[in-house]
Amino acid sequence: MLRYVVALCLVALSWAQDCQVANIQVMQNFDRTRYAGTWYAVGKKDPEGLFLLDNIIAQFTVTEDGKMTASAKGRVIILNNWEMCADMMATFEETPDPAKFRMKYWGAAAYLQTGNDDHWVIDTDYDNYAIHYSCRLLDTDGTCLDSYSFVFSRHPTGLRPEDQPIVTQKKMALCLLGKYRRVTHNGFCENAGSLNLQ
Ligand code: DAO
Repeated sequence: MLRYVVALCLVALSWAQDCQVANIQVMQNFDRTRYAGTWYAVGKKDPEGLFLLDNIIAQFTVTEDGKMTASAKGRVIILNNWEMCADMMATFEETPDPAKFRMKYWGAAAYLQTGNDDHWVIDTDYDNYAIHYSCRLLDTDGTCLDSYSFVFSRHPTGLRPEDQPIVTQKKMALCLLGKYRRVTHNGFCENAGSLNLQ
């Protein structure tokens, strides 16, 4: 009986939930200087045709002119079966909301993915965790048809237990609870350099 009540509550909650991309709350007073530095992706909700698999480490920088840039590495499989460490670069175009950027990204090698995506910082405490979100394709009803999201940690070992409830609550607010996978770190990109031909 309890199982049915819980299931019913979850269904009711999902009906009541606002999954409109336009209504997603992002980080208030986002401070890119405090955000700079190394972030380890520890969770990821993949988009259609996923690219970065695991060992994803991003390094955000604020340049002298105040602009945010990033470099990132991660294990990818390209050309059907070629496993390598992708070396990626990104620049961020500002929007009126300081936590919402347009991210232009490209690879160090021409055969890596290039793109231009939204890059929204949903929440961060700057020192431990951050939640990113990008909607690539909006549905006609205003919800997202193709999104991806990273859960970042300053610690390669993962999130601190005290940060987990906050992150879970944000995943729910993004209507993505249950859609994330764990991103492992086994040193693939650190040990092998950027052209890992295994
Ligand atoms: O992995 O499936 C995917 C999509 C992610 C593509 C974005 C790669 C850009 C790398 C720079 C990121 C800084 C967070």
